[in-house]
Amino acid sequence: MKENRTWWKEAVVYQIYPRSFADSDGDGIGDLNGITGHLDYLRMLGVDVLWLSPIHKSPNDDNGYDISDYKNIMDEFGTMEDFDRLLNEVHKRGMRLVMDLVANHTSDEHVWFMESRKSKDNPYRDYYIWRDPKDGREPNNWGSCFGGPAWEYDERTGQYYLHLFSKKQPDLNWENPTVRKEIYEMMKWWCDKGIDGFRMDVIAMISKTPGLPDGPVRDGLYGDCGPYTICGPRNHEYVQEMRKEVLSHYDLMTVGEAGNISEEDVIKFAGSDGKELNMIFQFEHTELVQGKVGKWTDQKPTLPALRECLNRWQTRLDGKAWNSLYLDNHDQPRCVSRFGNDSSEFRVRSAKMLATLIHMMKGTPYVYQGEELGMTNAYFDSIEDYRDIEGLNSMKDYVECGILSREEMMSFLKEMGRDNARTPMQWNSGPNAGFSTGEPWIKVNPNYTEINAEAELEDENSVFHYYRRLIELRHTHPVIVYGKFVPMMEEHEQIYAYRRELDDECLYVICNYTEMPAVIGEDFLFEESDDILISNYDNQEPGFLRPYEAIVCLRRNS
Ligand code: TEU
Repeated sequence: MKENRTWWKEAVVYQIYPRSFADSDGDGIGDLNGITGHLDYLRMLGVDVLWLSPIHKSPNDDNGYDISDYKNIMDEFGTMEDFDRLLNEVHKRGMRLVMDLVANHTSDEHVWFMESRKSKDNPYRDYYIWRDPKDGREPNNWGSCFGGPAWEYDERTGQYYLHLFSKKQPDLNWENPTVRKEIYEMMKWWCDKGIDGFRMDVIAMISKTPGLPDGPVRDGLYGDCGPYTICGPRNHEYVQEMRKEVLSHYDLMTVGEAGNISEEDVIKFAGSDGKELNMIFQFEHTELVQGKVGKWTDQKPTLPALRECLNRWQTRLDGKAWNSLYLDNHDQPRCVSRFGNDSSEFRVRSAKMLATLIHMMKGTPYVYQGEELGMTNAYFDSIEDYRDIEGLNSMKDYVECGILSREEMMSFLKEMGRDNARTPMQWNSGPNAGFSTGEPWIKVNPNYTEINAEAELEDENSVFHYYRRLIELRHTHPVIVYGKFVPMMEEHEQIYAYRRELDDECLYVICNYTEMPAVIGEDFLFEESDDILISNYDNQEPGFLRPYEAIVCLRRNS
């Protein structure tokens, strides 16, 4: 099937976590002017779209994913004038700006919630999900994604409210048409300002199964709310309504975040019929290893597991829906530490190999700040250095209940904690990695003296320049954007390989996923006329790949 061609399929997106990107005023917290000051760096990298994690007013219980005012800027990040200038400067450089839309929940300090909790007959009561106690306890057994129960008792009215995340993130009641209208109106307000799209936070959790039934108990503490909150009965209806009311009136890029959802649902959300969104962030490849409790593990995903998963998403969505491609984001450990090898011997090579593997696939690639430098996990040893509510709550819950030992949990935090992605961007080898003149809100990764943007810009063999070239290739060769994905060597123990086909062109992507040399065998033989588009080694060895070697070559069938 011939793909419909459009700008967001051809784009590469760069995710900015503003709190940790660049601090312009020395308070130790990144800000909007800090971003504006680094736009030329992003232009040089060649990305087309910037996605900003939330910048709205927020008490920062979950670093901005708890919004208290959708139409104002977080105090620490600057003013609306700063935002307008940033947007303008982004557009001036031919890039686009995508905002985070956090609409499953608000902060408990949002005026809607402050009203809602006042009394049962407050006009805002039904903006949120309130229930009577059941047998003197929570209305059901659901656990929150951040530990503890998903319900909080409110003395004033003697009822509980639902919060799938922290208790400072009460869930909005999407069944209430007024809530939906408010959200759509707010979205239009931002679109009218000229933004270019939305990344929609937990968009597959906005419809809850009526009756809110108990969930299966998996971690020995609480019931899993997933079966009754992920892709609930009215989810697609709401998103279609949102498209009709808002999205269809603008030229936007839309990507929905949706963990634990089926292919069928992804195809509905991101289908080429264009009824809902452009694409989805599915989570499966980030959840290949499950620990005793949820994501907490120190085991690394294996090549067969990763390949089976990514290849399946590539082939099953082909022609039906559009993929988003990512290994890193603000919720995940650093990809070079998790999927690659961050030792000084292999960091650069394995970071480039992973980049090749993901950027040559079919879909829209996302680069998370610092990924283009090969930034690594921070591996903080002391719990005092961690900031993330998810990690800190899990430490408390699981260690206090004796489910995990303190040592186990510490090692899981080092491997999997979200703070690994949130340490300050490493700009140079000066104080605080050039992120801030003040004390950063979270410690800088000590390896910044070696790994930083300034050094990488000067070194043409750096991870940065490799990403730049990968992005340039995508902009030059339509086969990378639109070619059909065909898996190769699916049984190989070390090599991840596939090809892309478009008209008379075939692009081969061959990557050694391991630190040992790998024999390619008969499955792929180089031909003299092959055009090597990029590789992380200077030359090729016939028949085998060196540690973490990645090669992309283009063959024209005449
Ligand atoms: O994340 C949704 C989500 O499912 C996370 O709980 C995810 O499973 C977890 O972070 C993995 O460790 C989104 C945002 O990306 C995240 O930063 C927010 O904390 C969360 O929603 C609540 O808004």
